Amino acid sequence: MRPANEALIVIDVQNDFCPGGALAVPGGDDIVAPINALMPEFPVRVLTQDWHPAGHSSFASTHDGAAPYDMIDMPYGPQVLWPDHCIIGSDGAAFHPGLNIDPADMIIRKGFRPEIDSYSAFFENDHTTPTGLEGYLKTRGVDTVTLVGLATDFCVNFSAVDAAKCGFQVRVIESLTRAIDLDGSLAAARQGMADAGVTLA
Ligand code: VGL
Ligand code: ZN
Repeated sequence: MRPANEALIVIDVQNDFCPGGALAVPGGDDIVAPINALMPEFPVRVLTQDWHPAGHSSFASTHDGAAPYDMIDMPYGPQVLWPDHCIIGSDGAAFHPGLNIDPADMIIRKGFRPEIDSYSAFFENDHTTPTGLEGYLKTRGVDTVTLVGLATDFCVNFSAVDAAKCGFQVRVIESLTRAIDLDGSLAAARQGMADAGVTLA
């Protein structure tokens, strides 16, 4: 068991991000069994769930004439438009059936505001609206976090960089993540995480 100041954060291991899902990440389901094996090592365990209402502003289908993977300008900055995914209460939004969710102390949902996306487990895409996870971890005495899950270049990346900004020591176990890799997004994410002081293990 790792020391009491360490948390494992498992990002978005949901059906829609696994093969067969609406926004499938190649090999997304490969990481499920090793994540199950890792969870008991950590005294604090958090799972996140991408959780969007139908008609969410990050869905291409919400914008006339837009296609998935187009970029648009939102009031908070540029935003990729995605296929409809992780709709609240749907099977696609459920955790992968092989993921052992019983060890989770906390399940945090994000992306539920129609007008703003939230890749990060800590702040929505305006980089200011908090999810509450920073307070949860700090009040539990956590100062060091390890991240795994989906997708490396979006939700894991944004969560890792925000965790570093919140003052946590941050490690990403890259072998327990899988990437979407849109137009070099994986290379940019790796660089951004390194620049933020995140350790890529
Ligand atoms: C994610 C795109 C849209 C992720 C979530 O979990 O990385 N990516 N919503
Ligand atoms: Zn999403």
